[in-house]
Amino acid sequence: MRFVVLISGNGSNLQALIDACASGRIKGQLVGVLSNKAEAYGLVRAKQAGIPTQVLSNADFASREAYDAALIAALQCWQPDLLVMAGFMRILTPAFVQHFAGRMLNIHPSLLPKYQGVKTHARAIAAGDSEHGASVHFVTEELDGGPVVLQAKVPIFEDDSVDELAERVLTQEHQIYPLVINWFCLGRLKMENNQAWLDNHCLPATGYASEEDA
Ligand code: NHR
Ligand code: GAR
Repeated sequence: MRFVVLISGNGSNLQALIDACASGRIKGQLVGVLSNKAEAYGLVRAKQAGIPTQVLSNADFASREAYDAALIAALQCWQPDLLVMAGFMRILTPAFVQHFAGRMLNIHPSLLPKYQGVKTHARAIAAGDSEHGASVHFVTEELDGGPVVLQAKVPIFEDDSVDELAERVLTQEHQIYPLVINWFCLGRLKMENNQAWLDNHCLPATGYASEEDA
């Protein structure tokens, strides 16, 4: 399986995927990295790993529709079986999502369906929650609303800052994202009828759960 990673920023999740490919934990090929921001540090990480990159800046396009059409055209050359969003900060149009239906995953820094959208860590702290986390989900037209595949939970401590909590969540993101992408690459994971299926079992709303390591 060929996959492409979409980024906007630091790319620490991208780095986790690069490392997982190198060590054989992901049995798939990372064939390209695309950023909507020219200054994204993730582009440096990709180049250091010898992975082709493209920058497609949304600022150069008059509408979301025009940007997403250009994005589809730009991705064409890499022929991806899977699109992986890793800190990609642009909302995608229904036309784009339909084009890649069932072939797009995102990692979101909250225990979905809680805290869709942005500033999730600050909102969880402000609400007085005792736990927070990250969710890997299929991307559908509903923003942060596609079926969840896997979640990781972390505690929130009383004196936590947003940065401390974000760092704790990121550490977990780097663990769960490679696992899910490998499931997809092995053909074990699918989206059908707006639900996630692993080994032909329909996953519950909170995603896969096991006492053992997968
Ligand atoms: N697109 C669709 N159709 N469905 C999803 O589930 C998507 C998506 C695009 C991105 C990631 C998501 C996240 O994990 C994601 C999921 C950006 C925004 C946002 O408000 C919201 C959610 C997510 C990503 N973006 C602003 C926009 O106008 C720009 C914000 C900025 O540039 O800083 O696109 O959190
Ligand atoms: C991650 O926490 C990811 O879950 C989040 O941005 C961070 C990217 O970090 N994604 C979103 O908020 C998507 N809207 P990274 O660039 O170091 O991987």
